[in-house]
Amino acid sequence: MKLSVAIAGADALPSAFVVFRGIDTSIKKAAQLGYDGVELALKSSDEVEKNHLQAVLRENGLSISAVSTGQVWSARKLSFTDEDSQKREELKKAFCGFIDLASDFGQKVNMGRIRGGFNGREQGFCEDLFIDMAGYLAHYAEKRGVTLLLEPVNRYEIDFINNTDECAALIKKAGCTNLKMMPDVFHMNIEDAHIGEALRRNKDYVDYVHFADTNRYAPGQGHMNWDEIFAALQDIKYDGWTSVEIFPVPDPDTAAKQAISFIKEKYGKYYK
Ligand code: LER
Ligand code: MN
Repeated sequence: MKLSVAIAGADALPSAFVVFRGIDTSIKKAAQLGYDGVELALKSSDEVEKNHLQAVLRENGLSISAVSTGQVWSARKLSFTDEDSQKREELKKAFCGFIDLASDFGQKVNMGRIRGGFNGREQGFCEDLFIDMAGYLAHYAEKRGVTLLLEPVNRYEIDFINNTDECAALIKKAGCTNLKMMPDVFHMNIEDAHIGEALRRNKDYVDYVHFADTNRYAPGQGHMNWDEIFAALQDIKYDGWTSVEIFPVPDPDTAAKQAISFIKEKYGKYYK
């Protein structure tokens, strides 16, 4: 298993849920702390220049684990379930930019809050809006070797796809082979009856995992049952990326250090 930490540009909002801000310095910090990669949370693909990013990653021996897109929703208010055709075009353009970037860096783009909500509308109607957009983007991504990752997010942030079973059902309905699941154990703790069983049941879809404790602090700082999680990941032979998406509390360096030392110890126990 490989471990990455969520980072963003210097001006990212608190709702970006990243540990480090400022892309170049974050990559350097992640490398110094022993992470294998960084998950890049962006508002727009123009935030990075590919050659420069490549050089900084090479210099620090790090990879991009995935491009994440929550800020496109929180800062730009674009979503997969918006009915406005102009906004749908804007979203398509932004997301294709992320896919182009991911084709060179990490080959994965997440879809968390960016899918949007029901907002009082019929479930089937919203699912169709989602599938229409996700189908187009998955096709665009497939040609570029990129996987799209749908992330179940808890009910207090969004009302559409809260748990892993709902996510698996929608992935099945969309019918795209490069549409997979990104379980986030922070959300699973709220929405899934049993985290370990949900991971086992949906193992065919799991392609990336977000780690945070129950309070969204570093793993080990809350009351999450990490042994249940690691036992399930070991059982399903998960060997992809795990990524730390936590509040930078008490400060970014301490949180990132706490996370890696706790998780590496678990890796040692479960992945000998
Ligand atoms: C939001 O809570 C989250 O977990 C992100 O990864 C998705 O936007
Ligand atoms: Mn997440």
